[in-house]
Amino acid sequence: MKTSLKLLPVLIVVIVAAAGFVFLSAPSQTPAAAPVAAPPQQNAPKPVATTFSQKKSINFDNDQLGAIPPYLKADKTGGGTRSEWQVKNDPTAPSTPNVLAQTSDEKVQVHFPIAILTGEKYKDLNVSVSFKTVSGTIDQSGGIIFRFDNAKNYYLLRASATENDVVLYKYVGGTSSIIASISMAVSAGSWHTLTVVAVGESIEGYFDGKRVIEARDATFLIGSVGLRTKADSVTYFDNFLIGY
Ligand SMILES: [Ca+2]
Repeated sequence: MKTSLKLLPVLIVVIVAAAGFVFLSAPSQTPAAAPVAAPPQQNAPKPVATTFSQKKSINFDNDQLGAIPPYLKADKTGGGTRSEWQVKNDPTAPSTPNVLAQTSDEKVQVHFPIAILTGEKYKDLNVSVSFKTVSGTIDQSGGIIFRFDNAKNYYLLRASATENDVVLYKYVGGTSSIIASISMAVSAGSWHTLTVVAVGESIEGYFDGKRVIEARDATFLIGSVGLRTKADSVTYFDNFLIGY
């Protein structure tokens, strides 16, 4: 009995120490908060101005008139022979005085004039351009090329005033396929804005600031950017902006 009484303080110390050990060895992080339900998506448009730390802004306003700017390279696919890009004055330009014009009006159905921004390849990016169709009987359209590897392998987001739709295509080995599309009014002869936001496999397309395309595709994850027209579409472009 005496022994037990002597041991009592020791026992208390052991118990307190053990309790302390349990307390101290508990995870130091704060208890996990109860799961919060994610807000409903409801296809709410995300902001177009997805933040990227670096920006490139091309407004053509200080480029030589009548020539393709030296930082662009003309290319083409399809059956036609011409891909003609030149800087022109346009008093209606979103940034005055100049635009970049694709002036070939070759009446070949499957023909795609291309202008590629040289020297840069982008993975995740936000790229936008303003465009205005000027003429064309087969087609009147404007498009952004992105993750371009070569003239036969790239993505394209384009809006057509002839077909009244916005379409996200991929070209693989020169063969096109539609990833996503939406029918909507695209007026000829007036300025519109196209935007692509591509992050990993996620690709979003915006028309006049409204998200109209949402898709996933992992065929191309890096490449150049550029502009494209089709067939006999004479199209003006301005404010070619890249965030990356
Ligand atoms: Ca301009």
